[in-house]
Amino acid sequence: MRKKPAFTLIELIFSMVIIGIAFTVLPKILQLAAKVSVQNVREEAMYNAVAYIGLIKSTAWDENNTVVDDILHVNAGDSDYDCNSSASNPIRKGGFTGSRNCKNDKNASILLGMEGNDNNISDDMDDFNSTTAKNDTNSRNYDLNVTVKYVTDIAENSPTFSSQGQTNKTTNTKEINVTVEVNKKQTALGTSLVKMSFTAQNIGQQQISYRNWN
Ligand SMILES: [Ca+2]
Ligand SMILES: [Ca+2]
Ligand SMILES: [Ca+2]
Repeated sequence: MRKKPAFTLIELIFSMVIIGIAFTVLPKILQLAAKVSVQNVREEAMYNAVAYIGLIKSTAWDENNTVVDDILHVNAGDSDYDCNSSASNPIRKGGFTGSRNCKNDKNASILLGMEGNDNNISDDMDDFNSTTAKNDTNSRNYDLNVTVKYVTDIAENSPTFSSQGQTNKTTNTKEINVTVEVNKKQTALGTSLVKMSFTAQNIGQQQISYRNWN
């Protein structure tokens, strides 16, 4: 009786082709998986930065706006913007009639951070100054940082303003910066993942009677 060979020639050729394809495609699949994981971390970092900006925007412009809805006085802003402006052509003297004016004569806070009465719950935008949030797992490791500073007000009819922070002064403009930085896989992700900024203006505040944080 004729013995059947272990593999026919056709079977051998097919096997070699399949093995060849596997060796060509496998590295590409692995490469793709790595790219997807990098993209996931980027998206997560971006999402966290956007979420923080939403959270910060939902708070009052200043601690004193948690007490009164006034436009606050500042000590180094553009004088035309001051609520009690003595300028010849004040832009918004007295604010709106009835509310969001400056009848309580409150000043914006020089302190950029949490106040003693906050009990570690941020209720105004600059309470988030120096916030650091960390995501530290095997696959993810990045820091989210928030800084808040007073910047020079935009002068009337001027298209730009200086982003230079003001020290021990208050203005009508707070600049909020959210940065997400990477601690692992810097070569794949870059040292800084996300940087987002926005400015918030001293325009008074709608009083929020109840906010559930926890
Ligand atoms: Ca407070
Ligand atoms: Ca506060
Ligand atoms: Ca504060």
